[in-house]
Amino acid sequence: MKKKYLYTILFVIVAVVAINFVKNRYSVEAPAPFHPLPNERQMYYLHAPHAAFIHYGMNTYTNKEWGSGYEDVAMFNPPKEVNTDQWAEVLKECGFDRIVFTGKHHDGFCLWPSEANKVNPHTIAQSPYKNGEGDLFEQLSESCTKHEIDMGVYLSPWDAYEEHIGGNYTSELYNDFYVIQLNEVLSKYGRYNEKLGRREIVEIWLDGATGSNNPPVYDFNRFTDVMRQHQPTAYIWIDALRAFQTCVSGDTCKVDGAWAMNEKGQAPDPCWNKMDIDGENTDACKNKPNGEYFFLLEADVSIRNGWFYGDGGGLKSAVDLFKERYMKSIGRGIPLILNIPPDKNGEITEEYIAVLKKYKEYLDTTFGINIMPNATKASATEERGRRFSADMVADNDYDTYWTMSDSSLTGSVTLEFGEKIKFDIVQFQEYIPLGQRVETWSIDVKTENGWEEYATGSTIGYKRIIQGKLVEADAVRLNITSSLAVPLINSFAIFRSHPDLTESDSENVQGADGEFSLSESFVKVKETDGKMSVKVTLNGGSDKELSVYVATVPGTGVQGKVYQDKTTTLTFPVGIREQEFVVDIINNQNNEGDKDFYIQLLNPQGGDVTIGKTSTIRVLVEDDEK
Ligand code: FUL
Repeated sequence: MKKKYLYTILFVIVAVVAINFVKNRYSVEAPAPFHPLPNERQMYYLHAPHAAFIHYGMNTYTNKEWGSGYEDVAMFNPPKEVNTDQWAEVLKECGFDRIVFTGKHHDGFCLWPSEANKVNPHTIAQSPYKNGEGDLFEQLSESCTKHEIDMGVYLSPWDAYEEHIGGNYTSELYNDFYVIQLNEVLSKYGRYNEKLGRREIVEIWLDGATGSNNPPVYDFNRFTDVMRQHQPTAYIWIDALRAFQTCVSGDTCKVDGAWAMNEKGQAPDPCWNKMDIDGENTDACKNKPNGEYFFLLEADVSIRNGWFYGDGGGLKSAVDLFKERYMKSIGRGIPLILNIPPDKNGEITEEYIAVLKKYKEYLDTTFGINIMPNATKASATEERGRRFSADMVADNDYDTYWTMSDSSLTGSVTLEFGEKIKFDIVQFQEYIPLGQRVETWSIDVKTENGWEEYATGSTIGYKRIIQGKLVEADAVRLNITSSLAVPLINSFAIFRSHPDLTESDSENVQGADGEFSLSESFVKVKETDGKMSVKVTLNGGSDKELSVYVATVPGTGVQGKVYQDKTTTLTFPVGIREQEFVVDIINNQNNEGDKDFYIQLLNPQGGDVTIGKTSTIRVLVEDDEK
């Protein structure tokens, strides 16, 4: 009797422990979503965030960045077939997920045989290319299908040709005209998607530039409805202020992406993909921790100075692409769209391909090699049950994450390697399908001197990648130091960068023949100043003629609106140590707030000459209308 009684008690204890174990492991509730939330299209782009832009068209042949619309169609006359196969092949090979192509830039020349303007057409069908039988959207659709790379389109709403000559430029007429163009492009072209059984356009990019002072009132709600009708899965990008016109609530805007407020291919830091509209000023649509609408910022930049091929100069280096663009866009949690303009032959040049291949090599050798031992152990200051344990940061499953109880807004997760590892890159991800939450974080590493702070920063978002000094450590710790709601961390890892990218003491050592530098790194000018200048100096002694390439680079201010684009090679004959670089400042009539742009030194030539620490100057242009 006594024995039976004991067995019963034992059974009850085992049952309670087992039930609790199962409950703890499987049935702890996930934290509630923290709105606004990203939609499927935004998540898809975040998972495949490496996009290529192709700027090619009339401007390629006129050496202009913005055409006027007055260009003669006969000027679009590539010497041979435009090699869209090469674009798709090279870009796929170099690791890009999609190609977004400028089918119509601001000048209005259409690279497909558009019939939207029947009276005064201005398209490839009127040009000498393939005797009027050409269609670059068709060609690119075939090439993207063949080389298995996604396709997107850039269709400029601003259309200088229609404004001056075409005749469709009242708001109503122009909107009708533009809708015909959208219908043409979105119903016919794209990479063939077998699952959908149709051609698919994955991104639609509507630039916000309007050269005219009196542009039509674009009907973005109507435009986005047409887009969704043909391409429900397409990610739609429109610059910030216009994007808001399509929002019903925080989670339901028709537009998915908005401008990152610069054209440098860099996310703001901190980077919140949440925005609020604040009056009529686009720049007031800053990303905010508590912004009501989820817009994915997208970082755009050109591989050269200028979006079209032009003289081809000002080519960025692979190191620049990795450190300044990739790490400051994808490494701050947003997609990067890198522009690679084909030349006058309709091809990406060998010189550009060499840079892209090197860049790909940097990415593969840095992020493609797992340096964390299999025995790595994860632990945390607190766990919300087994299902949300620290192990989830290292299990390679996107949808599992480490988290804590709802009231915990700070906490740490640690990886112990069991041996000393050399690394200089730390990567961590927030599980943003349930909302972006983390405000500030720090990283510690455990070296032979014990725990040391390695980095601190704000916001994580989809992914945060930071590069610091090369360290040797046997553990790394991520501390969430403030968060808007309980943080959800779904991955945490370390990497070692390619040797060309690793910070070393030999950086910025002056070459035997000298070093080029700018005289200052920041200057303020007034919109009414007309011009600004900066001195380029050569330090060190040389008996050779040396030269350096100097170029303007857009910031929040774009060329043609805030300043005149300029690129030049400054030559320093023997004995000359200083030259001036002058840029024209545009006095526009818009109340647009202060804007900035940059001047950069690149490509020193003629001897063993380097570029010093002050290689870039930020020019802030103060708006006189504000
Ligand atoms: C800008 C345009 O004005 C440029 O020409 C380029 O297309 C770039 C991507 O967007 O604002």
